[in-house]
Amino acid sequence: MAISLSTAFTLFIGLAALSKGSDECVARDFGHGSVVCECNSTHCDSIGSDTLPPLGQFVSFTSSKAGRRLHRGQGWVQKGSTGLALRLTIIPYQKYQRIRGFGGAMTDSAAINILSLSPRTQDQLLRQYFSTQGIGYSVVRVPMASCDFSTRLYTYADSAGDYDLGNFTLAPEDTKMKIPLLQRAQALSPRPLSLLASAWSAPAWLKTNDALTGKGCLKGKPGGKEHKTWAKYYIRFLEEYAKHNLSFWAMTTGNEPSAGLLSNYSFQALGFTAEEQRDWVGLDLGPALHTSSHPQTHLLILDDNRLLLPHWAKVVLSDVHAGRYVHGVGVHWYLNNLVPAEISLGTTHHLYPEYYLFGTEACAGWSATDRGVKLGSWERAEQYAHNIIEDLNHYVVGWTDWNLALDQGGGPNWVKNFVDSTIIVDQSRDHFYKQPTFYSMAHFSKFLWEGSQRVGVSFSQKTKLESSAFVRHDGSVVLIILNRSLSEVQFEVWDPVVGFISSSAPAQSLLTLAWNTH
Ligand SMILES: *[C@@H]1O[C@H](CO)[C@@H](O)[C@H](O)[C@H]1NC(C)=O
Ligand SMILES: *[C@@H]1O[C@H](CO)[C@@H](O)[C@H](O)[C@H]1NC(C)=O
Ligand SMILES: *[C@@H]1O[C@H](CO)[C@@H](O)[C@H](O)[C@H]1NC(C)=O
Ligand SMILES: *[C@@H]1O[C@H](CO)[C@@H](O)[C@H](O)[C@H]1NC(C)=O
Ligand SMILES: CC(=O)N[C@H]1CO[C@H](CO)[C@@H](O)[C@@H]1O
Repeated sequence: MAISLSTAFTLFIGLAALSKGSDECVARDFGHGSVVCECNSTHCDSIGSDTLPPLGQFVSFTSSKAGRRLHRGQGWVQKGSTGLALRLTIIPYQKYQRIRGFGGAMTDSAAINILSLSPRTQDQLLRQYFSTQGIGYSVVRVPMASCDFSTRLYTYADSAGDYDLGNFTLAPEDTKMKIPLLQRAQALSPRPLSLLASAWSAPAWLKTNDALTGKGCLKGKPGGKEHKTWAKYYIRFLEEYAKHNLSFWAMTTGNEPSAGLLSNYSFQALGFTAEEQRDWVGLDLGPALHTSSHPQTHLLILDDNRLLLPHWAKVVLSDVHAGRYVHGVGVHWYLNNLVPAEISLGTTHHLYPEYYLFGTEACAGWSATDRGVKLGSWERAEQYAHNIIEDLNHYVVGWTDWNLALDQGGGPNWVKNFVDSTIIVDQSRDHFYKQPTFYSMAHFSKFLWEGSQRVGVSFSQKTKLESSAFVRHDGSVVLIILNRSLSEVQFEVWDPVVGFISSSAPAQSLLTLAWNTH
């Protein structure tokens, strides 16, 4: 009997899924180094139980270039050292920052892509991020009006001269797409989602360049009517979303203020210098938020690349008028190579420890030399894990990925700024792919519950392993280890409270170890 290649392929995938159990990854290799896991309306791999075994045992979850995806292992904690030369020692009395959460962004494009699937596949996708079987996302960044990941340019107040915002209206993108999806995500989530709002551009009529794109700032001066209207716009946004039972944990002072200072910037931006942001927060936005019906909403400054730190923080946070309205500093990961984490994040934390640092945007496939979607790229999973570990080890309390879902072309994006995403949808086949970066996020987001506190880790010898350790509120310990090298590494972990754990990090792998301490 002759069967076609594609039938044989389908049979093979079906058998592989069957033999590995109903919650296993249906792996597909697109030739970019590793595999993606394919999900549809009836099947998607899941991590299974993340309940820890009793005291005296540990669990491990491994993902690797070779194809493991949150592969579960379990073992015994030993009383004596295993004698391995490389030892990672947990230092529970060295306490650092507490975790706020992890997540991604509900852009117009993410919403369009999710809603392009059948309702059951949409649910499947939302469950992957937000349900108790998912990877524990608790943060969702919501663009205020359009950004590059939109199919048209708009704000909520495009009628010129509307200084009182009497005509402020949410867009169909909000009411028909993002809000219903956020409500569904909230319904699936075991805890209240922490929504984070960022605006890209003010209405054109409030701006020096009379356009949403390009180089332009607010007209006038902080304290003036344009700056007051722009502050009021933020409050109106919070009020409109509250009517849909969606309240915001935080808002930023605006996405990438440095972009709007660049000539001919190609998509929506609003330029602010640090000094103008300081005065706008102190004179307009801070007081408006404080006297609004949402005074508990946190305010994060910067929302731009870390290379602007510590300068930006020094200008805004040293000012008593602005500083008292601010809770934290949002950072993006682009151009990270230009400034070491210690100089940017570390210095900012040491100067202003009362303000937290929060990762507000990151994505793979954004640079000219490595552009767009690469299905199955392990290198990009390593980029995520490397940056998250580096951020966590420099006082960052949470990390937000960019678009929750994109199409196979990395869009839609009206200015063709196509990038990669943790979930790529294929509308024509009503399924989606979970990229290696999805699992990279999971190694952190699933295990580092809100309130987990980072603790010290020391190494017995020089190693290229990257790691970060946490104690959760129930006393359990979570240790995350990234090995970007090409060979397996044997090591032991010593937690003085419980004993020794013998482990190994396979070549090019990410490992989460967890154990109870009482
Ligand atoms: C979904 O995928 C699973 C595993 O590949 C397969 O057995 C099932 O038939 C698929 N369901 C649909 C509706 O395509
Ligand atoms: C508000 O919109 C209405 C209808 O489009 C228009 O007539 C009115 O002038 C607008 N008001 C302002 C202040 O722009
Ligand atoms: C509003 O959302 C909260 C969770 O954030 C939920 O407990 C409550 O039932 C919701 N209320 C309505 C009317 O949907
Ligand atoms: C910006 O755009 C204008 C008009 O299209 C053009 O004349 C100018 O050269 C551009 N400037 C830069 C720096 O690209
Ligand atoms: C980053 C890195 O390469 N870490 C380790 C991974 O495992 C190999 C083999 O054991 C080690 O040599 C590396 O140092």
